[in-house]
Amino acid sequence: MESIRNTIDGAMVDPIGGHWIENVEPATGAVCGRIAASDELDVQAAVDAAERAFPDWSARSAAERGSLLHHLADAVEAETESLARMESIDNGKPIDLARNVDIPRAVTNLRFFADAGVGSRTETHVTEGAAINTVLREPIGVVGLISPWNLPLYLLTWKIAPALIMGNTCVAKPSELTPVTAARLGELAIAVGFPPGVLNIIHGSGQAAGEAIVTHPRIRAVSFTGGTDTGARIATAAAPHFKKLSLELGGKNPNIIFEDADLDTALRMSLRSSFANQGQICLCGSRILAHHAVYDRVVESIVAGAKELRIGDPLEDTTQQGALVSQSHRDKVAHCVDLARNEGGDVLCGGSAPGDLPERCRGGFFYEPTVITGLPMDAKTNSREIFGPVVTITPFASQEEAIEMANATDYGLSASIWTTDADRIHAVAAGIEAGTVWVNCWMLRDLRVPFGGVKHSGVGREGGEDGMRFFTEPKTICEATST
Ligand code: TXE
Repeated sequence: MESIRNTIDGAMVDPIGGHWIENVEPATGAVCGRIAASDELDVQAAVDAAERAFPDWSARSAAERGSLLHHLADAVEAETESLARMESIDNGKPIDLARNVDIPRAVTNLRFFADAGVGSRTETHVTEGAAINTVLREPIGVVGLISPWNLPLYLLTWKIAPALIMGNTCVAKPSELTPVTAARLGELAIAVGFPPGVLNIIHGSGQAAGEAIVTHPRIRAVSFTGGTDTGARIATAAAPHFKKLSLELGGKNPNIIFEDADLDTALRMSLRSSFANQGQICLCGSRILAHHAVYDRVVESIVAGAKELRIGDPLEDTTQQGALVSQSHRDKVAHCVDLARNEGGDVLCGGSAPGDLPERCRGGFFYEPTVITGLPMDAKTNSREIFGPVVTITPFASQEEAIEMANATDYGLSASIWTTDADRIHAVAAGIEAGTVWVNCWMLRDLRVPFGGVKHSGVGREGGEDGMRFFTEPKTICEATST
């Protein structure tokens, strides 16, 4: 049975307390390995190692740090196929998605920040006749990075790369549901020559390992991606320590289709944005809002498309819908659909576990792509994050109503609008409360732009300059020019 060990101080080590958690394969429901159940002792060892590594690492040039990140990217890229297989087994996602999105994006994250971090971020301001102010951006020290299960290696590298390029050392914790590619990343970091202690990866539960990171007095900043409730707990636990926090949380993103949209494209992309990764992406467009002139066609097309998606063994190349990440998450999704029925929603397709799965997958955590109509915006189904293969479709009558409906949740991560009217694009984009508004596209990502949400979708921005700046502290040196 495979054991997922911690990476601490340049070595792969067992948890100090000797405890392990079972790792379950979502597509089969069978135990496929064991994961280090780390606690504050392991976190302490990682912090000690990271502190020892910090002076040398932060003193190196960004180009030197970037070169190691490039070596790590090369090593990940060389193992794309086996890492994609690990991700698919660990998460339940179709291997095709892991091969074409998750692992390539992890490589791109490492390369992007390896290059973007090189070059000075120093600002100078002259106070006329009095002083020259130089603003240095110094690394923070030891930083904590906590990532979720939906895009495991993709989101872990999205945090590790900016933290390291800016000169910090890390204690990272992937989700206990999907730790396998993170453990391999730790081995690869050792193999390509990262100095011991620069990148420490701790496995284990949020309560034991995660909270030990969040509350550790010498971890000065925490970057977290995960659920909104967990984000609130982390913010509360971190507050007495005055830690710097970046929180990338959930979404309930509107996908607004106007009557003048290029409907073929809008419908094709809306199907993708509803069900990609079984709907387990914070950017999924889980609420389709359709102008009443096109509503019937939108419903017909999304229902037909959902029924055609091939559900099956995630390790098959042709599978489009794999398993949900865990039994409890599948139960949560099923509960949300039951709630939608109780709220008066019409479940037009899906709404249960699929019947005809391959033999190997009979014990897996699958759920059919589900389309629900007939619910107002203030229904729980339309306002709470489900994070599964469930989309609602709701008609609107006017641009103003569409904006009002789009904003009728506590979340504000992203939105998509589909229209060919240039005036409308700007008016609607301006009215929507979200960190990103896509116009005639979805999940088109340029890593230079700030990424994150407003309202309950988060605090701060990742990506580009914003992402790197989070991992620094500005220091102003004010030098008098006349006395
Ligand atoms: O994630 P958690 P869960 C949403 C989605 C999902 C819900 C819960 O709605 O149904 O969150 O998912 C660590 N201190 N998203 O419970 O708990 C945990 O170990 C420190 C949205 O699986 O947020 C893991 O590494 N750390 C989302 C990470 O936090 C803690 C992606 C995320 O776990 C902790 C995933 C604690 N007290 C779920 N508790 C997105 N925005 O993409 C947990 N963790």
